[in-house]
Amino acid sequence: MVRSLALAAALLFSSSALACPMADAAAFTEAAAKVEQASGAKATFAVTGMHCGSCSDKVSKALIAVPGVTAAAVDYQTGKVVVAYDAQKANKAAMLEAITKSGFKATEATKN
Ligand SMILES: [Cu+2]
Repeated sequence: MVRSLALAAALLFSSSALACPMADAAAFTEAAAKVEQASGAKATFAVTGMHCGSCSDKVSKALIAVPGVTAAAVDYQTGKVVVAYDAQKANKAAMLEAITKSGFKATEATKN
């Protein structure tokens, strides 16, 4: 009984580790929907160098700290970053600088 419980716990642990990237993708979808619904201007960036959820957290916190940025969604798996902002207060150069300062390389993604 104890052995089977330990096995079940081990299976649960490994499956939750496997499920983690999917959970991150779901979090990105949710955050991206908020960016989509936010009023104001939108920007999309391509960020390289992110490899886990804490990397995407760093980038999204750095973006939210830029005055005028109202929402940000960061997907470390694809490097896609979408931002909603007030164009009177924030600009893309400030956002690129914030991403760079958080330790990653960013370029503005071209439309289409
Ligand atoms: Cu990371």
